[in-house]
Amino acid sequence: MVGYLVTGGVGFIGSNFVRHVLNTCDASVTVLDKLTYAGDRRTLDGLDPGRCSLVVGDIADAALVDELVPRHDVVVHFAAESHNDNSLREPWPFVHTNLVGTYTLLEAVRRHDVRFHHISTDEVYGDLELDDPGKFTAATPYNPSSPYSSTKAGSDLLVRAWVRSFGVRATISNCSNNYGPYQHVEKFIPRQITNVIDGVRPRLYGAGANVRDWIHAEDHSSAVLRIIETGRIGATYLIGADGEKDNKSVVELILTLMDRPADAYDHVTDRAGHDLRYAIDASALRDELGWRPAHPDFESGLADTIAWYRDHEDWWRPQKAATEAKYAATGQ
Ligand code: NAD
Ligand code: TDX
Repeated sequence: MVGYLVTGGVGFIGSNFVRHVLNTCDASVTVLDKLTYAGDRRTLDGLDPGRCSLVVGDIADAALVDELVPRHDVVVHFAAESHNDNSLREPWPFVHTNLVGTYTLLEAVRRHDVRFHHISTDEVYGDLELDDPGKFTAATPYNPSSPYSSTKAGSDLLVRAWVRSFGVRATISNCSNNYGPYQHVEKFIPRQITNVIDGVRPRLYGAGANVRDWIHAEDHSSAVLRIIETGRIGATYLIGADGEKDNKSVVELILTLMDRPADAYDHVTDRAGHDLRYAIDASALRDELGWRPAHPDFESGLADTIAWYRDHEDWWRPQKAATEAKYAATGQ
């Protein structure tokens, strides 16, 4: 049985990965999570307590991390401050968790020689022009735009340095925008779905021409597991499912799927430094590791996600008012 330590395993993608590993592998999982505003322990409800346990703590707590790491075979590092808009309001927690936290984990896996997988984002590459035929590859130069993406870029570079200088056994993955159940209502898709449920018009930043490359969180999880099991040590893999959509089309699709007029949304103040377009070339992952997404149809994945938010109001409702109050302060 493989023992996983999953940081941020109570958050949106981390909890999806925990369920995926427990459903598909002979494995046990310890989740290390600080339970910030973005972490809700109910996300792990229903999992076998004999195979999954939660330690509440900070990844930057060196003593705690040093005690936990040697008791596991693999560390999978999802924990992060993850929201661009928050990073524009208050950058410090991003430096603490994404940089100091990742450093703390790297020192522990170095000391105890434990396999490490680092979860990162396509945002480290900056953005592409809307009409650029190219996509991000592992050779694209780093050019992050926001406090969030710059701290993620820095964390990737720390991992690479610890691989090269200290022989840490690590891999990195940079994934595009995820959607699916358990995503916090601060993020674009759940914010608009829950606004529509509340009878509030969706909010599109600027003209809504910005493009994101959407992937279902379950496909992110299966790709990460494939990389952990068969990826080359020291390699970086880009994860994506050819899901490019502009934000305006996504809002219109949400409204249509929820039986509202497709134009029943408002344009609001644009995000500062708003990246124009992300697009992932995942051919290395497909060709080298044989990975394929199981949810390539965005419209049906979005319909399922809308149904999940309709059925799980008890999960998201407690976060909704405070999240909207933060947006109201910036006119968004
Ligand atoms: P999330 O905000 O939903 O969850 C983050 C989790 O980390 C929360 O449970 C939180 O409590 C925990 N956490 C935060 N600071 C911590 C600390 N100091 N110590 C321990 N736990 C802490 O984030 P998410 O959307 O699930 O993203 C997970 C990872 O995936 C992040 O590394 C993010 O950069 C990356 N990623 C996200 C996307 C996306 O579309 N959401 C895309 C690509 C990569
Ligand atoms: O109300 C909104 N209106 C709007 O137009 C919100 C919240 C967002 N947007 C736009 C901004 C982006 O162009 O929608 C797009 C998606 O926004 P987010 O959900 O905030 O995601 P993004 O900034 O693209 O970053 C996400 O993908 C990469 C995750 O939050 C990151 O953690 C991940 O690294």
